[in-house]
Amino acid sequence: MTKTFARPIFVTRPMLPPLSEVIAGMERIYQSAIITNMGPFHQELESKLMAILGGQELVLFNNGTTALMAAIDALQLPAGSEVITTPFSFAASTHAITTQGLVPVFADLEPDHMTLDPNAVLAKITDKTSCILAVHVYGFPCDVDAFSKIQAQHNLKIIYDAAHAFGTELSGTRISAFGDASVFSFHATKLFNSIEGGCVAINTTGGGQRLRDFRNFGIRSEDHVSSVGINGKMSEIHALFGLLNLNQFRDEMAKRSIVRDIYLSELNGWNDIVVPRQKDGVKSSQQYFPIRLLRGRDYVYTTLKSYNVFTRRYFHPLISNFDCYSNLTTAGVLPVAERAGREVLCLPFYGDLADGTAQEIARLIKSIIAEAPQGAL
Ligand code: T4K
Repeated sequence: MTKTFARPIFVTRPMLPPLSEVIAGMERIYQSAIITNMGPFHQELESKLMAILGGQELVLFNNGTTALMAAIDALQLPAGSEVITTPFSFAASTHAITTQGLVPVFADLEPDHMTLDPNAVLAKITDKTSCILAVHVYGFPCDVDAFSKIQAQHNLKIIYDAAHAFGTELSGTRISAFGDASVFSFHATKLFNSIEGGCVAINTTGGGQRLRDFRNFGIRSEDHVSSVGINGKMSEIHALFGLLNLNQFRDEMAKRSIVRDIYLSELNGWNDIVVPRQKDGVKSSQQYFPIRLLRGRDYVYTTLKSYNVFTRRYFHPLISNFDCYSNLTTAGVLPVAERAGREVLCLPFYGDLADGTAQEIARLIKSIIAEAPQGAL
């Protein structure tokens, strides 16, 4: 059996810029004393991200959750209307709907990629529905063509939560080209991070102005406050980290692609393990490496901890089972999502694991399954 890893191995390890570059950037911040409120680093990061991610306009935020709330605000959906969404995501996807005064309605998933199932969404549309909030979970793109058709037929808005989809392309088209708005997260656990951060790439006319208003309390000038807003501004220090990490995220993606290949060659087709694969023509964001364990997921998850390997059960529990949503009459029956929540395990996934560690982890998982006591799986 594999020996215990000397140091804990977590599901991710944040990309950090070279300290010397951080110090040089901090010296500039100290000289100017501009430390927040859309300063020069903020502006530079926003325009560089627009060049990478696209959208008709792109607006930077202090985190992905604020960016989601701002995207919902920008589409000016009727108060109290229903937003059809996935139960299989991080809490923020649904909390953003609720905190904006709208009602989440959960629909079930496609079995292969665990994204929202367009047919399940169709079945949940009522005259109260105003929007679909779909998540490109793990960077697997939603069925954007089907959702475009539904949008046209039912006159709905579409927001894509693209927190896991930085750099994802579909047949050469950037993921932000689809829907009314796409929301990205730059949290420490994301491939590209600014420690905390996020943005909205928006495709509706006037949407950018509404996002900028929301980000800064609705303040347009010293004499003019246009609308209700909050503080969604990214600080100069966070923007500096983002700018420096832009210099190295492509290298990290390339290293993660090697780790992916190692895991695939070790695990694909092995007993009780299913590795979800990208559809043809998708350029991956290399954000997560989820596997599905058809039996004994929690046994494997717990046993790995005793070897100092800390995988994550993203996304268990389902959002529809949270205390604050489980009593919604719209929570419904979600068998595909329930099964995904029982089976998925996100493996440690970052570039440094290409040094042989990924192979050791994959072999450890296989041996844990092979040597499990009877009844444990
Ligand atoms: N939509 C979706 C689909 C999302 O997944 C998220 C965030 C959002 C929206 C909202 O975006 P933000 O508002 O967060 O920008 C993490 C993240 O906090 C969260 O950003 C992320 N999704 C979610 C999937 O994962 P936890 O509770 O798993 O984080 P934590 O602290 O347990 O970190 C995981 C592991 O990463 C740790 O065991 C160790 C390692 N780590 C973590 C941090 C923070 C480090 O090595 N260094 C660090 O600084 O939520």
